[in-house]
Amino acid sequence: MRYKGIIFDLDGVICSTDEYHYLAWKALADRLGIPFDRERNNLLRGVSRMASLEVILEKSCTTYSDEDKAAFAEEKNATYRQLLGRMSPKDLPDDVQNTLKALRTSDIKLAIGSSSKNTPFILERIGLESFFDAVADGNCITHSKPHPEVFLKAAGMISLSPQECLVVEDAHAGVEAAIAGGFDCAAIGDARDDGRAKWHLEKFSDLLHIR
Ligand code: B16
Ligand code: MG
Repeated sequence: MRYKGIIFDLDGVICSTDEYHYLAWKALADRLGIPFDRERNNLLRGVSRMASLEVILEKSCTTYSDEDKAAFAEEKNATYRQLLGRMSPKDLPDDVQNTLKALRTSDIKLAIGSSSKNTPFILERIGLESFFDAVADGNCITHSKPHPEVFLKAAGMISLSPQECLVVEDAHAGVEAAIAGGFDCAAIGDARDDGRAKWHLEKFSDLLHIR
């Protein structure tokens, strides 16, 4: 592999918490009488919590104060964390687990670059809390994807330049962030056909074929 480091997005790449995000936002939207469905939920992939809330409130007839919004985000997060509590190492797909194990036998540095402030909790639930060389997440950034900050932080933590790292992403906002930061990107899942990505992965283990 030509890269000295790989920076993985978390949600949608390492594991899937989409359904939990959807259920938690849906509970809030229903309570507020705002239309929200799975298609709109797709717009929230890789987007920060507050930016996601703004997307949901676009469909509301009411104007809410910043205080209301902070309370809504808190409410959604409480529901979401309760749902995350159901996760276990079984939620780490076999293909991901085997590929990570294989990569760990090389000297490639492995890091997380996620927008989520719940990253430490999710990693703990799926049994990967001490697996990665570095974790950059929503708790250590001021600009969310599509800003490249989280990937630049991750690269800095493993002492590599963007040109030496590959970013793996499932969200268009994340692919944009990687390119903006000067990284090559491998796109998977929802963003797989994103033309800005250098590599297009059908499955996670396709990473092992990148030379
Ligand atoms: P939180 P990623 C992102 O994680 C999710 O894709 C996105 O749906 C979520 O809004 C964002 O994290 C913030 O999450 O509310 O847990 O801080 O894909 O960047 O790993
Ligand atoms: Mg993602």
